[in-house]
Amino acid sequence: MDKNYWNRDGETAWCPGCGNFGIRDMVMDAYSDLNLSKDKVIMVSGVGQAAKAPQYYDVNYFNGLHGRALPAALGIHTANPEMKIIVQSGDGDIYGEGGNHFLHAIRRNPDMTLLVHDNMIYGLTKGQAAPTTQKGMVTSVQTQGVFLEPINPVAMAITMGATFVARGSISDKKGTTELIKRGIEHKGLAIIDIFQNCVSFNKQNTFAWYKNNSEAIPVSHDPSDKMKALELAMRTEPWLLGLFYQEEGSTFAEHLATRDEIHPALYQQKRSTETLNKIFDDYR
Ligand SMILES: Cc1ncc(C[n+]2csc(CCOP(=O)(O)OP(=O)(O)O)c2C)c(N)n1
Ligand code: SF4
Repeated sequence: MDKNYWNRDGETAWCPGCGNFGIRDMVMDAYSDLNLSKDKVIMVSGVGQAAKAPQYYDVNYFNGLHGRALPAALGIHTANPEMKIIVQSGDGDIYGEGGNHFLHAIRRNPDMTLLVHDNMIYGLTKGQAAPTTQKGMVTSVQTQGVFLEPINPVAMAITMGATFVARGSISDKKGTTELIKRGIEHKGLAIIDIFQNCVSFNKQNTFAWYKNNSEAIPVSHDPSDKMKALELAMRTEPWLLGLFYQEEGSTFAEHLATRDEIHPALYQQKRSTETLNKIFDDYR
């Protein structure tokens, strides 16, 4: 499929040189390679620079509140489990404001893909520290340097029981596009943390830094080995890129299906126009 099928012509509000462009490209490549159809895909995000991404594809999308991309996506998935749901947002949005939802989405294992643009900073709000900002980094707010330990989302996801955990990078377009494709094909929640450069507010973790400080996971790694996956996820010099862990687990929709035998989901219940009008009237 021609990748331009996904291209929404128009201006973006990203800075020239921002890594968001590269990730947007990888996603369009992945969708085209998988031959996905527009009416089967819905993208969901929160608030932030990365969270604007869904607006720059020709696709159905929903922008939630800051940190609320995952619960909004879960609602959409529950209403229509047939749709391919891709959540695409920033590290602050998913791990900071949305940290609670990140943990509980992992426990539910809904069938969707989560792409986190990890630029280790809050880009939209001009460079405050994010949960992944490296210790010691001086920012517009943390003028004495960040003193908190950063979170390691990949290690965290593995220990929480996520069924697909990977790390990609703006410096590895080919490998990351493959990861996105595998994530979309995974049954359950596929989490892909993607290193992204922010040219305006993170002068430390540049494109070159990501390139020079990361390498591929050894090909001998067996992604069903959870303890080894965790050990590899803890390494930071260099950071490893690729699929750390994958398993088959029961999904959120499968549990709902059991319940549906007694109470069909709302979208499966037939309502007459009269009943619907009455519901609308009650809210007028
Ligand atoms: C509840 C709430 N808190 C704070 C904000 C302000 N805010 C908007 S975007 C943002 C940071 C976004 O950072 P990140 O998710 O890392 O995305 P980036 O802009 O770096 O892509 C913040 C703090 C908000 N909109 N809502
Ligand atoms: S501020 Fe950073 S993340 Fe936002 S568009 Fe500019 S380079 Fe990209």
